[in-house]
Amino acid sequence: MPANLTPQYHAAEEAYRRATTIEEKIEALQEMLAVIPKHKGTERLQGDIKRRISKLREEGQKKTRTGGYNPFHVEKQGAGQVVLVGYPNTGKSSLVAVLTRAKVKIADYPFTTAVPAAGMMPYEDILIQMVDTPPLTAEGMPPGLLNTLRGSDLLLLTIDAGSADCLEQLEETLSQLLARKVILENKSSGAVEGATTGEAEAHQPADKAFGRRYLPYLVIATKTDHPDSAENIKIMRELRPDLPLYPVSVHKSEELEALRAKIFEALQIMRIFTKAPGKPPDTETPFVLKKGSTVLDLAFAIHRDFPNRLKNARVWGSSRFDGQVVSRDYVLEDRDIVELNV
Ligand SMILES: Nc1nc2c(ncn2[C@@H]2O[C@H](COP(=O)(O)OP(=O)(O)OP(=O)(O)O)[C@@H](O)[C@H]2O)c(=O)[nH]1
Ligand SMILES: [Mg+2]
Repeated sequence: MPANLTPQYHAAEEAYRRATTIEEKIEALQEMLAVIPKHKGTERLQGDIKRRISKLREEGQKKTRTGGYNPFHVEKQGAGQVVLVGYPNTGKSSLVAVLTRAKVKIADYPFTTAVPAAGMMPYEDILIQMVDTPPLTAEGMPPGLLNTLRGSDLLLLTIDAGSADCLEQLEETLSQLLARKVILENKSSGAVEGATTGEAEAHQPADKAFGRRYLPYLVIATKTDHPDSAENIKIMRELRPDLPLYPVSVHKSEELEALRAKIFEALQIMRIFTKAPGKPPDTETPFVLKKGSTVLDLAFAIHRDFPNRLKNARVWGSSRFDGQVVSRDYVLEDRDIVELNV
């Protein structure tokens, strides 16, 4: 690694690491190439960047050639993408309909949903994307569903708590996702440090398999207005105390509100408001960042050149006093207000 790479180069490299689409990756690599110091010591690196650009271009072209419309690819929107997955008739579409305003088909017969459909769920000052999917069964998953699941930020495993099959639904759904390495069996990670409810929290897998992430998930026991649901939930909790199981009925607004909050918490994100010097903060549209993000991450989220120009930042909220000047590696907290000075 040549020693004299500039902050501009590091900024572009960071943008490359964060890029999620081929277009974004190419753009960041081109920026890396533009700002890299041109001398003998960086020749190999320049060659490597050029190779990566041409490989990505090829990939992009292949995609458009073979591509066309793929209904199982759901473009991400909002503060996070949450995908519901489960047996037929477990109430996936009903939940998406009641939490968002998406017009999805709901019926009391199985296999009502044939392709994924998305809607936006309001939660306080942000919108979270909820994706309804066609069901899986003991015979497996519809082709394409696995990709929808893998691309998401959080899974909701729906189990019909009013059904005599609920245990089978639970075990089968879990085992299919485990077998495909979408989620991770990690019983010990059930309780998150500092949790006071005594309930298992969303599994937040730290592990990665071959560059692929394991997804966090919540188990949603649906139809709690059904007379058998209380007993079924009790049994599921006894048998699987390690699981983050949350009961909900589309007819109970307090359970739906609790679920919205749980989804936000499980996404492990935070909202940061920005303000210009001497002006009031923009409290309408927060930046959404992963929990644990720093002032520098915020600067990147605003513009990838921003970190280079950043002189200092002031924070209202988590800091010891209002308007405290903090360093670029200061770890922000949900609902902090930040003034970035260039
Ligand atoms: N009583 C009650 N019924 C519900 C609830 N949620 C869903 N249902 C009913 O359960 C049936 C199936 O609901 P859907 O939302 O279509 O289920 P789904 O999981 O999307 O089904 P597929 O698309 O076939 O996978 C419908 O008759 C719904 O009205 C609930 O909370 N309480
Ligand atoms: Mg459905």
